[in-house]
Amino acid sequence: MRAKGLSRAEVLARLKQAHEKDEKYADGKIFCSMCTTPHPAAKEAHELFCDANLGDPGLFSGSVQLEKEAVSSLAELLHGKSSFGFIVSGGTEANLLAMLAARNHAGVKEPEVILPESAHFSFNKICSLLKLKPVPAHLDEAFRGSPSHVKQLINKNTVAIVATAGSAELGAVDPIDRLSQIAVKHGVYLHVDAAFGGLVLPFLKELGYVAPEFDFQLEGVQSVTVDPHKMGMSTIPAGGILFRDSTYLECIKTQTPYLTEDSQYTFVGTRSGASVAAAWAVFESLGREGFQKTVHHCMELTTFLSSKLEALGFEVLLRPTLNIVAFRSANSKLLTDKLRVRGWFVSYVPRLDCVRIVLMPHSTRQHVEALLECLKELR
Ligand code: 0PR
Repeated sequence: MRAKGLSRAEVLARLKQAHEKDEKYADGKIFCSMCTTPHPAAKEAHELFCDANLGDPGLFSGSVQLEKEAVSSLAELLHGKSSFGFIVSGGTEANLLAMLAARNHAGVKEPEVILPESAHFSFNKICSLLKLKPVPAHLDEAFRGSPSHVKQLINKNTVAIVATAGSAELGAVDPIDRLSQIAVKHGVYLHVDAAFGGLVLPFLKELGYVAPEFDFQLEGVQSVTVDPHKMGMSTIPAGGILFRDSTYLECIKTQTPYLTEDSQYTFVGTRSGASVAAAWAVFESLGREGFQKTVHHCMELTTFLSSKLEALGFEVLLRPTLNIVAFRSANSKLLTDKLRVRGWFVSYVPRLDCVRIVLMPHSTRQHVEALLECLKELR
């Protein structure tokens, strides 16, 4: 650290220099991200609450109230009549809390979790941390977890089945209705990772698209991850975890004897009130109507891109359910690298040997057309 501090102007100039090196969503070149430009209300809320710590809730009753309201907005959207939940640091922490609840609730000696291959890599970290044995389940031809294989894998050590509503690689939604039936029949905890899809699927349905069931309407679903910092257009970090009811809260509780409250339920201790305020501000500013408009925008781009890619001769892997397009060329890895050289950011998914493009709210028709022009040259 320097001996003497810089002036405010010097600090700001240095910050601007660094910021200039960051890619900007608004430039329209980022097609590999599940995050986006935050809604203006989220930015303002974040600044206003930047010193609020929900790890010590007795000091920040206004922030506590906002968290209750934000969680209750999410719960209502996901048909969780008596849901409990928290705004956490992201999908990884949300999934971690769900797995902790499932493991502690089951209380078996050698706990196992059934993870369809569509599950996000955060579960690998979580299994390692919580000493859970990951049991992989196959996918069907549409890249969705196979219910019949999941059923075969259940045994006395199974503490949870994980289902994904919007896989990170393809935006695929597992057949959660059937997984729910299986979970109920075998008395196994079913967690739905809707980190990405949770703020898309409910609006797709309202817009008249085909949208599979994935939430608490399905009897077996015990918890859902849904992230404000993805399609919720909130500031980073903001994840969300909802439990069906208070049954599981005891399983994730930690004593915090000398704080203003004597227990907490999240993994992260000092916890951002700013993230909560930002998520709340987006929900209140947009309402269902605003979210519908955003989702409509992203889906229009998705359909447009997908059909144009096919017309250009690329193999589109599946008809998109969400705002993600996956496609192959003769050499998808090389194509991704060449796009990168031209300034475009798309993802190469090695497991499926395909290119992944996420159509987020920051993308426009012009951005997609420019990308297609480039793809036409490189194909
Ligand atoms: N579950 C699903 C279905 C996800 O897609 C993700 C992240 C997670 C859990 C974990 O969430 P956190 O990263 O919030 O802990 N999915 C993105 C991905 O892996 C994360 C991301 C976002 C990556 C923006 C890059 C990026 O620029 O693709």
